[in-house]
Amino acid sequence: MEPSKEYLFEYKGYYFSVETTPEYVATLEDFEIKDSDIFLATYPKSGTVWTQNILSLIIHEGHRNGTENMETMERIPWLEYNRENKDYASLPLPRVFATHLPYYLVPRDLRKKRARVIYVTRNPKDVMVSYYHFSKYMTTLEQIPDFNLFMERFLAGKVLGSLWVDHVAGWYSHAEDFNILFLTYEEMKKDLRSAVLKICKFLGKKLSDEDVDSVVRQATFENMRKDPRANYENLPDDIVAKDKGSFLRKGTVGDWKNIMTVAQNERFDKVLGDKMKTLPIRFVWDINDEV
Ligand code: PPS
Repeated sequence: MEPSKEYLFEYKGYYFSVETTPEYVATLEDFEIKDSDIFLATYPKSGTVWTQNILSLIIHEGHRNGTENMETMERIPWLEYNRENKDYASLPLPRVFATHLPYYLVPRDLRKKRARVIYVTRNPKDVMVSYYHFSKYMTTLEQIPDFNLFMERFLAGKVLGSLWVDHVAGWYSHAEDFNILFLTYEEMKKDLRSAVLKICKFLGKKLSDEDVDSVVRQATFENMRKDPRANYENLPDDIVAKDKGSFLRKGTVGDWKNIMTVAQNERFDKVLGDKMKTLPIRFVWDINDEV
């Protein structure tokens, strides 16, 4: 049941990939933030890459009109994986960082309501199914081919990101400490334009109607899938198994119904159901449900 040390390590009750180190993660509490910074925080597989791309499209005209071509990893680095010891001081402002950190491990100054945080959640059954497929694609994640076993790992929080419900409950229950916008994957899926406008408002960014249209058009699943930057297609072969999937896999609400059995669904609800009821989120399990 325990995750392999070859892939994960635990730091202050949270599982990280061995792509980073406890020493580096420990430095992040003192990470120097700028007031204009934006931190995109998620539990894995909740819509991070999608929101990264939306932020790039909103903030950078050159990204929006295709006059420049910057890799997503360069544009919006992952806070907890500073592979090449990059100096972030040279990033164009506002800087944007993506992170899967729980609320209690982020840079301390964020708690002073400095900078902005966008936190995206997704219904946890789709998160789990997306994660299961993703672990075949990412060579840095432990592959667990048996879905039932993967589900038990997920429900026990023995995966990168630890317990889904702790991550989400932690961020929601500490919302008042942060300058934070909460979004759901399902609301983005149902009405992308409204979600884009919500983000613009939070960032204090005014775009023309045509520019908003352009952001929405380029942020659809179909168009992002065709864009090698948005689909992280240039990741090195030692990180991803390109013949086994892609970052943008299916992009739907309710894919869990295609893989989970009735018994697995009942088990999932038994383990997480009560805790989920305490969250201030109305979960959407099917694309036809109201958001
Ligand atoms: S990661 O690895 O944690 O950063 O993954 P993350 O980006 O959070 O989540 C990946 C899932 O988001 C889907 N995705 C999208 N859905 C709809 N529209 C757009 N534009 C989009 N972009 C990414 C992606 O397909 C993964 O979900 P699944 O269900 O696996 O398809």
